[in-house]
Amino acid sequence: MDSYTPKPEHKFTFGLWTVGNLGRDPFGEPTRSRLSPVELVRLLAEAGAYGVNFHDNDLVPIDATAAERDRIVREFKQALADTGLVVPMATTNLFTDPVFKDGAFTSNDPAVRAYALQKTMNAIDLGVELGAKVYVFWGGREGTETDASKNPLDAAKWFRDALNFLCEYVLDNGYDLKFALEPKPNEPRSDLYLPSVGAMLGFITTLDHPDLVGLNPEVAHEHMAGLNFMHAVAQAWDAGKLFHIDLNDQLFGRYDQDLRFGSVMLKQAFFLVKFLEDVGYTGSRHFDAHAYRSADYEDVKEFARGCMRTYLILKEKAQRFNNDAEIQALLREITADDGVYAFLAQGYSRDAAAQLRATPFDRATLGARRLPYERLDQLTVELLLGVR
Ligand code: DIG
Ligand code: MN
Ligand code: MN
Repeated sequence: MDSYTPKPEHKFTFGLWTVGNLGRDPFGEPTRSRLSPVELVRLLAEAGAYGVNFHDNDLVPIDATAAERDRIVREFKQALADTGLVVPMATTNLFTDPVFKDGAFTSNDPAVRAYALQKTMNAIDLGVELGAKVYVFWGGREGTETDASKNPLDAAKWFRDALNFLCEYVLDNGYDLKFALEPKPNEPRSDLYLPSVGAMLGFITTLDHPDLVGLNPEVAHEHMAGLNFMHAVAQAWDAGKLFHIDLNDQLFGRYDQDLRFGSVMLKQAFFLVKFLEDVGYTGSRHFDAHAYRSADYEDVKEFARGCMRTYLILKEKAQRFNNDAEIQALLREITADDGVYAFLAQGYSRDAAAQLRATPFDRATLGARRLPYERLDQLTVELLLGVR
């Protein structure tokens, strides 16, 4: 035990599909044997996780009978009781079965769209039964290879209709549940609709119950698009829409790597953790990641521990940043405000506009102002490298 040992208060969660990843990839067969949901719960408990999440079919196979479903759920509940793990989030697998080959909610086939709705209603019931308060929608098949196949306006309408229907389902059943949409730019479709946090935020405003719908941003997915993930998270937070978050790591411009948190873009991970801790984010820290294909289950456990330890180490680095006298002095210098322009703080008025119009500005002096960002960033790097 050290100060980087995970505790329930840290709210670290993993999906069954993460530590249960079998090591299959597009070019290779599984390298790990399948563990049951109960075995995965025990593995996560040993690693120190707070909670476990699942897609409906991670827990209950798509062709399970009602009796098999009940047995599986009963045994899973017992494992949760034995370990103390909770289920903060659930979601639907609307991407594995071939029926979804052209999408689920945005399939051209109305029968598939209807089946996706039915499957999601049942999956919501399962998630609520196990205690989930957040329900994620990742549209892994909601996209195209050829835009000859679908009008994006039809796709948007069908997706909107599905979410409106499901929001009404949640309200009608009195479920304490909110929806978190998870964007991704591509993969497994050539282009996915609603590819980024920004696109999703715009889409949410078109829904009937926008208050019930927020974001589940994922590091890897914004990185795939070459975007600054912390900026995306800040925009979701600013909109009151950061309902959940998928933590992992990812090199820019590659396929979805879902790497161990903080294992690649360490500086980006630091600024993300600093943001989440500075604003007091209280949601799950969900690691939607998986171990290398080369890992056995002992190394899978190390993967899970690594995700949580790196988060806690970066959390301590963020505290050191906030308490570093030299860094904070530089930030005070950079953000100094003598109050001369406070007359603009209340927004527009004719007086403010008149006073502004009469205000002289010396561009040369303003442009010559000192901004010690090299010093500031070097101090940040040295803090991350452990020499301050
Ligand atoms: C992949 O990034 C997606 C699916 O694993 C799941 O629907 C969602 C849950 O976090 N993330
Ligand atoms: Mn991913
Ligand atoms: Mn994800």
